[in-house]
Amino acid sequence: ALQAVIFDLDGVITDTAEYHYVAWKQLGEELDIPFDREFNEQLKGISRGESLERILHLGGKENTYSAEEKEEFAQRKNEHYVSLLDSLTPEHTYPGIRELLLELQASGIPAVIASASKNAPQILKALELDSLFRYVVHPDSVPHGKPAPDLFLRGAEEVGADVKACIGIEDAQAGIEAIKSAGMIAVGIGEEAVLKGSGADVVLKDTKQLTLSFLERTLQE
Ligand code: B16
Ligand code: MG
Repeated sequence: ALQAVIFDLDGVITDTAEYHYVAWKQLGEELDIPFDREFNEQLKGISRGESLERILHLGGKENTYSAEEKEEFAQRKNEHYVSLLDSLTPEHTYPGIRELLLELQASGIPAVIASASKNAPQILKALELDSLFRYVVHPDSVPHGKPAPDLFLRGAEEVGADVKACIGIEDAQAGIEAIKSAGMIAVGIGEEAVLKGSGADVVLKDTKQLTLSFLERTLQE
């Protein structure tokens, strides 16, 4: 039986993935490194620092700036991102998510957040979902970010769940890889072609069909 559901946050619970894109894109333009949505796929699920490195690499500028300058760039992006979060309300929760969390709570199955974002607690609060999660893994509490399995393994461990009885839900390629290397079933949210390529067991176009019975069936197959 299903022992825990481990959720990514940005792009699964709410559309903050779009805010990340907007904020990075602006920084990219300021640094004269334009990029599109296709490149942005590579930034999803990746930490703030690593995302900046990938953007600088894209522009051939990985050796142009000092550590202090990079720190300032990451901070500038985060300030822009956090200002976009101000408009976040419970209505911004993706369809079906609150209902699924209530179903899980009623069944005593823990819901866990395994997000690469340091802003996760603030986002959950703004969505008024914080009380529905048993545990939120802090990204700095594990040695490796996604695609390493650490965040998902820590999530399962914290609620005493066997990885084989856990389902991870992700919108990012790096996140699907992380779930699979943790030994869990991976449900992808987004484009089938993109996420199946990373090893997703099943892909849904959006969160509407995410119900407890769907997850239980997926685990059994
Ligand atoms: P922050 P997730 C990830 O969250 C985002 O997908 C990624 O784009 C972002 O860079 C990362 O969090 C770090 O976020 O700058 O807020 O610490 O998808 O793992 O929930
Ligand atoms: Mg995500």
